Amino acid sequence: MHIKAEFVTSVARLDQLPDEPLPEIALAGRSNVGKSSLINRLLGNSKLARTSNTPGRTQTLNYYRVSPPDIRAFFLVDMPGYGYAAVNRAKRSDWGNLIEGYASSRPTLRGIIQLIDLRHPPQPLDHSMSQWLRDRRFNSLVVGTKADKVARTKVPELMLKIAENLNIDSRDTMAFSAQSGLGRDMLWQWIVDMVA
Ligand SMILES: Nc1nc2c(ncn2[C@@H]2O[C@H](COP(=O)(O)OP(=O)(O)OP(=O)(O)O)[C@@H](O)[C@H]2O)c(=O)[nH]1
Ligand SMILES: [Mg+2]
Repeated sequence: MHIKAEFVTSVARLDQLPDEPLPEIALAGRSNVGKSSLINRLLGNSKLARTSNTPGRTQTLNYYRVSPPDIRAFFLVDMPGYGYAAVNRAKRSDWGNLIEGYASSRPTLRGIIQLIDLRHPPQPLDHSMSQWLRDRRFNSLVVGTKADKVARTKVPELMLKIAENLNIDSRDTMAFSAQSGLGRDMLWQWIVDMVA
């Protein structure tokens, strides 16, 4: 399925956030976890968001306007990845300020999707992000990425482990593969419910 979507803007400072009052859904996760790939697969456009083997590529909030045929338009927001080792402390605190400022000042933000590579247990920064989402009572979902890299039969138990590890309800998790499209329809439905 191809859904009409376009890149809108890259936001490096809070005064650059778009004025258009559309509901929005943001994606968070470690650098290289597959945020941009997920956006491309979800919208059926492999060239929309830049993907890369070089971690830390996305340093800004990247806004995509999604215009489905049947529901109101919304923004998908690709957030800069966290946990990129080569980023210095000043940059890391820029990241924190941008994300914190964004999430706490954006009434149109309807939900945050946290991506975790399902092959590995959540790392300390994944725990921090998960706790942060919980403290702020965001609608949130954990998506286990790169599901094509493990046997299909292993996927449910890996997702359960992630839920247990983060101490979240397993109904707030789902597996995804940008390569095979696994989980795409369920993820789309979650987003539609949040922006409706
Ligand atoms: N096999 C497989 N590879 C994936 C999948 N998702 C992403 N990748 C690969 O993982 C690498 C990183 O993907 P990106 O989508 O650029 O990751 P990102 O989270 O946007 O990274 P940053 O922008 O640096 O934070 C790329 O080489 C992708 O091709 C997936 O579902 N399956
Ligand atoms: Mg990216």
